[in-house]
Amino acid sequence: MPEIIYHHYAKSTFAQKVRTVFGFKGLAWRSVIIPDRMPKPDLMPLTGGYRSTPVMQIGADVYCDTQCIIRELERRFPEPTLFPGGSEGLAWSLGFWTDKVLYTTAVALVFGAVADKLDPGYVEDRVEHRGGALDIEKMKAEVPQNRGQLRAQLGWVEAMLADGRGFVLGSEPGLADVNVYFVLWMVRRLYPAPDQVFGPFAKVRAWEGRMEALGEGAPTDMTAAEALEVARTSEPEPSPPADSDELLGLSPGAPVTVIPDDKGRVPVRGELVAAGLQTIAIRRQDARVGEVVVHFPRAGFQVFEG
Ligand SMILES: N[C@@H](CCC(=O)N[C@@H](CS)C(=O)NCC(=O)O)C(=O)O
Repeated sequence: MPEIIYHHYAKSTFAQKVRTVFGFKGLAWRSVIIPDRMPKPDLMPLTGGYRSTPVMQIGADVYCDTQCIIRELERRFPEPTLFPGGSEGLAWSLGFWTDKVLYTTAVALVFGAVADKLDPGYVEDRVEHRGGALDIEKMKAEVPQNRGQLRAQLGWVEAMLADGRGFVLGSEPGLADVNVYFVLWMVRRLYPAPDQVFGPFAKVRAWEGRMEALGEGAPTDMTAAEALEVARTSEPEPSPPADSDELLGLSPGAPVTVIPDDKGRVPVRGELVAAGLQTIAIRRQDARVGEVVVHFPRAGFQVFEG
């Protein structure tokens, strides 16, 4: 199988989610460091406009969004499973709390606390990424409020671990743990007084250590130019059979546009390859990489004909 090529940067919180999955599954991967803000001229030929971090590439297949990336990793590398005890539905749905509410609360707290040290160019990019919905002055004023909000949610995590279990769903780690962990990883590293947040939660603190011990797998560096060359010289893989899709009523080959429904709302256009309950794949041509197939999740992404 072609190598896993991971486009990310060290400080990206969402990128850490997948790095922890690499560790959990003991995977080797190639690390391509991308800019932490626009422009990303060596990523756009692969994604067709999708700008968020991270992105995974395998040959000429490109996977956008951590939900889609992790689903593909579980499909290709089913052991050890991210879903011990049949926890798949619970883990994905927990991810909508952690990716949206928990993450947004954590970013508001951290950005508010370090507001005076943030690079204005970075803030400007993040305002654009959120479609204007990011107000640093408000975050600065609301640090105590957001600390309370975050601690209330950490209280739920402490309760998940209250009976002495090692991980969120029992004795085995899984995606449910990873979904919570990556957000706390960011708070732990960037919030200037982590004890104010983690202090009351002894079980969460011990669990953080167990999660960190999963590691990040075995990365080796790759340049962006090498990654583009891999895409150019590879063929997209045949897509797995699509689930039923009575909602779109589109046939393979139809022109479609896919766009995230929250952040980084850049439309990506292509030809429909396969649309299922949980993922959609579209084919695109690009002058630098030729034909690629770009994969997105369905949950959290809008799909339009045309
Ligand atoms: N739903 C996306 C969210 C990704 C996301 O918001 N990533 C942040 C970095 S942690 C981002 O893209 N920031 C803007 C950038 O890197 O250009 C996912 O799960 O991958």
